Amino acid sequence: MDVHATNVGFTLSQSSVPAGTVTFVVHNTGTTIHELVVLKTNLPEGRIPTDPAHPAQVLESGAVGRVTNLAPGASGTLTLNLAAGSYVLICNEPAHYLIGMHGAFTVTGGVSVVEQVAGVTAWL
Ligand SMILES: [Cu+2]
Repeated sequence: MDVHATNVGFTLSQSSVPAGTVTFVVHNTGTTIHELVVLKTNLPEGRIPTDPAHPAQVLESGAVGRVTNLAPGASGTLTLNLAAGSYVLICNEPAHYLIGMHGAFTVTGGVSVVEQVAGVTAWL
């Protein structure tokens, strides 16, 4: 998945990916330092709660990976093993989330443990 970080948001090459290994290639096409934090959350991308201790930032509950300190023009990669569900991408440099540096994607498919157990039971 290619992610372009501009000064005002993220552009994602895909809105959904299959469960399993996902590699993010993050390009900072903005003019200041940006980062990418991947959150597994059911919250809408615009509703991530503000961090009471740091009002210019949001809480990173559900964080599963990050690429930090990307200089302007720099790229970084992040490889994660993602389960099915809803995910939000944020930049949590101060005020960047508030400006609109967030995005969302879905991880589809994958077989849950419950389904695997049910399948084995049915097969027996
Ligand atoms: Cu940023």
